[in-house]
Amino acid sequence: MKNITITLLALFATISLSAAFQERDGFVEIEAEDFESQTESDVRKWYIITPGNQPDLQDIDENHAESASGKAYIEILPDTRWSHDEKLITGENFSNEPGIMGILHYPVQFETPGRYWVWVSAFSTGPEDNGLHIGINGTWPESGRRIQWCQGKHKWTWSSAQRVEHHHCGFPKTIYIDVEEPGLHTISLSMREDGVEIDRFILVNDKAFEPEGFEMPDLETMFDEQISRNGNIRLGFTNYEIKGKLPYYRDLGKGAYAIDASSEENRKGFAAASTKFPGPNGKYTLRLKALTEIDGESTYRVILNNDTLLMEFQNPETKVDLKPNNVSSAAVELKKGDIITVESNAHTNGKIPERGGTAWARGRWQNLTVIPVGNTTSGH
Ligand SMILES: [Ca+2]
Ligand SMILES: [Ca+2]
Ligand SMILES: [Ca+2]
Ligand SMILES: [Ca+2]
Repeated sequence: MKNITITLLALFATISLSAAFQERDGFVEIEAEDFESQTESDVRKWYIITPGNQPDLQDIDENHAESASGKAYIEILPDTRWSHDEKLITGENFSNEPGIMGILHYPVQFETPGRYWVWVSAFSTGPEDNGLHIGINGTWPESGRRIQWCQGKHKWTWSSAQRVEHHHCGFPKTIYIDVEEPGLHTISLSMREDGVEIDRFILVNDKAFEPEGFEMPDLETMFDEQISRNGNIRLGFTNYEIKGKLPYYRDLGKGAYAIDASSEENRKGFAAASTKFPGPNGKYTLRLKALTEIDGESTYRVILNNDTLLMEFQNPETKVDLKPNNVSSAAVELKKGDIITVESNAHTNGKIPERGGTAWARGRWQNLTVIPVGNTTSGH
């Protein structure tokens, strides 16, 4: 009996192995339409689309198979939400949680364990067909959630960016999967938005790799732009090396201003960034989004016209690195052209050993939002 079991197991392993995709030299590319199986498909289901062939279900965009790799792609249908005007119904046309609906499985044989960055090629037409999740062996690590496409509408576009609260388009190379050991693993895709179209995806253990045709977005613009939404204004800070103050640098990966605390000079005093209030004149509160850091508790200040302190606070101690700490000022009258300055310092709490000393928090903050008094719309 035992022998038969072993034989059957060996046979099963052989069959699985032959059907599996094969990673070699830290790289595997998979046509999305070559999935092995699909689960949780009663509300939304993935269909294989080929030239002239697609299901008779609600779908506002055209067939894009001619330009797809292998002349085939997958789409999750029906697509009942294609703009902000249709109602978002979690569990029907949207799932911010992975592993709930529309799950595809791809067996992959890995030779090389390690961290794999994920690149997925999608065709997005609108704002509500550009999100997806990826997981491994039935788990959905945070680093595989909310793959987002922003650029490259109306064409097949590669993304490896994770949608994050402070920057919806995300940053390239923030989606990854850790493969703990060699052997057969199941990679799974899971729906975030209906109407998503996927052609193929790549897992690669080289962070420097970029697929052909990928265009690196200009990440600096998110710091520069003034963004108005629902009456709230997120200020852009282009002046962040101010004479007499320590300089900031832009930490693109974290979407934050930060102080280079590796230099001892930058541990003495405050760094500053300033901007001009674009108006309109009125009464506002200012909300600074600081980031907590485990190695120190930085102090933050917001100053009006170089002489009036609008707020000052110190980050709380934290066990969670880079958690947003939103702090608002009292109401203040602002006029167009007023100079608004944000300052912060590097700080060590002496708790995290690093190179013979202790690590320093970098005074990180992401943005400053100006909110009209009486405005109840939170915006972001
Ligand atoms: Ca379509
Ligand atoms: Ca949709
Ligand atoms: Ca679509
Ligand atoms: Ca394909």
